[in-house]
Amino acid sequence: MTTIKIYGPVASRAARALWIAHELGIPFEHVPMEMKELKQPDYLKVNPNGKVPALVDGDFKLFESMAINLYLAKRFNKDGLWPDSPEEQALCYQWSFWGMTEVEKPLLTILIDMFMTAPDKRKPEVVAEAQKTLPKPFAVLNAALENQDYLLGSSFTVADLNLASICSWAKPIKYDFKPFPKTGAWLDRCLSRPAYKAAKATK
Ligand SMILES: N[C@@H](CCC(=O)N[C@@H](CS)C(=O)NCC(=O)O)C(=O)O
Repeated sequence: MTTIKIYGPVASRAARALWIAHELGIPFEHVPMEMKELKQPDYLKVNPNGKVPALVDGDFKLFESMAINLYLAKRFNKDGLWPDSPEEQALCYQWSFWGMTEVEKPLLTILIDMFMTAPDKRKPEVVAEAQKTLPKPFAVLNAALENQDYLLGSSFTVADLNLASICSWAKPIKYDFKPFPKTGAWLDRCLSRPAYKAAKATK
């Protein structure tokens, strides 16, 4: 087996790839990277966008956190993380793309304003707008989880991992899931997994 390399600090979207690597129990090398290294020529050969995460598997290079996780799930599948049927696999793509397009941006907008913006530069109106968009996808998610613990049914798959890794940003901003109890409980269920905790404990 080639050595898998995962680039990016744990305090970045690289946490998603670290999480799945722990779930799969694969040997991998973590290359934490400092933000200032991302635009260096050596790293641009790994990811021409100069962003993290990136994955190297032998001669194969891949960027985009969701693509990395879908690839790893399929390549090293363990415990049904990558489901068998084309329909279930399509649902993994669906929830991953949906998370990126419907959920990630508003959560990130709020997170950046709260934790990465000087108080005098914060924009309450932008945060309010982002807050306004979140109930819609969280209600969709709540309905999908009405009668099941995980997105595809009774077992945890890469669909849960990818979407929960995006939704995990709701935790530091203390998003109130009371109107969406199934969503809140699902997120807690996913984030209580030992592999998530192991990834977050990465130095
Ligand atoms: N859509 C990309 C986003 C990658 C991204 O923006 N990563 C951030 C860290 S979480 C980054 O590298 N920022 C540095 C920069 O933009 O210069 C993914 O999901 O992998």
